[in-house]
Amino acid sequence: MPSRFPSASFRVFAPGRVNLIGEHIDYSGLSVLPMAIPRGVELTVTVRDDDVISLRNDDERYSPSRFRAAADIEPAPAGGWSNYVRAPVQATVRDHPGRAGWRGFDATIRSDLPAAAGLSSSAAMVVGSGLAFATANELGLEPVAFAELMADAERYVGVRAGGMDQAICVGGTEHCASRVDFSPLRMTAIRVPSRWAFIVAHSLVTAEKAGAARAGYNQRTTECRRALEAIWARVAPPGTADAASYRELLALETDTDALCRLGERELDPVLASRFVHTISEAQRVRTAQIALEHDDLDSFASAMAASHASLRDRFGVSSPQLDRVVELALRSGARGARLTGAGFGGCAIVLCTRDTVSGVLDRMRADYAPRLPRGAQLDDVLFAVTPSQGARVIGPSPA
Ligand code: NG1
Repeated sequence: MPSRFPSASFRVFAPGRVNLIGEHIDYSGLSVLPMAIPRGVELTVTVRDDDVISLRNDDERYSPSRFRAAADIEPAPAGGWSNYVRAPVQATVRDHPGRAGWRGFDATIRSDLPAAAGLSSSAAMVVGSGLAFATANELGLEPVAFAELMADAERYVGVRAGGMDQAICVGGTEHCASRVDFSPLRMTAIRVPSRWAFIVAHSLVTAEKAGAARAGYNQRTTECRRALEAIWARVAPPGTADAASYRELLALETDTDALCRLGERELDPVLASRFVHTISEAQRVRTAQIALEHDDLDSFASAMAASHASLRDRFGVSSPQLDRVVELALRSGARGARLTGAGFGGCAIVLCTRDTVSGVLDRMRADYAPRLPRGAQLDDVLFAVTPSQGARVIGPSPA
């Protein structure tokens, strides 16, 4: 990722993403299957001679913000949008100890991603700003290291997230989904068959990860960890270290049904549900990847259905509105549908064939139109997406 356009002005685009399958397992170190989408965050940047970052958001609800590039940047009050810019700048400065003379920038930021919708607008903001700062300072970027740095950076806003979003935002490939593996981070592009088509459908309920959904999310990361520790203690050979990972557990006990039964027997009901979701979702990612590689739309759709049911029943992150969107999509002729991202509201991803997608969209639009909140546009809550390229410097600013 060369930082091109080190000149005075340039633009950066960072995409949102949908996760096709592998939900709430990235923070357990298990592989996931997202794709970048054409919508995202765009920054129009003018490099400065000093180290000040001055931000303006096109959306008037977000007030301007200004800070200096440093290793310790005072956060804006919790929930402040500029934290998603402060975070990557601070992480980048810390990653280059001893370097002085940082150059800041003036940036105008605009986004066509619905916020708090499970489409990773936060990672798009973090990665886009991180790329802008790196470009302004002519830093060479290696994609995997950059994605890892941006994932660490986003933890500055207080969510113990897994790293999927930053990885796909940096490493997305046009026409492809990516299998993302962790520790070490790796991305493998898998071509999406040209007859497959996708729709994003918003539940019309937001899930503020800087707000209420954060506690629910962080609680699940802790529960998954506790479940792992309890099961590891039962299956690991005597004398093995405690610090196990789900990957090590799955390597030790390859019979996933047996593992799920053990979890149900040994753990309290909440931890058992989280555990069985995690183990079974990891298995579904494997099945779905094979289905994608073999253009087997039916198997992929079945995996999506099972994933949604597990997130609803075992993981408790769906909502009546999300369940309704999934049912509406299937009733409208889609082949598969499931919630995407963290849940607690937000969006569903809908799988169709290319020749039926416009009919499905029309039928879903007819259902949405009378329920649309005041001021909302139908195209912002219901739209087709294609697998797209990751973050990039797209050129000098228009004059
Ligand atoms: P979203 O939907 O963007 O809040 C979150 C996490 C991911 C992953 C998913 C659930 C962040 C930035 N991202 O995504 O890492 O854990 O939930 O699969 O918190």
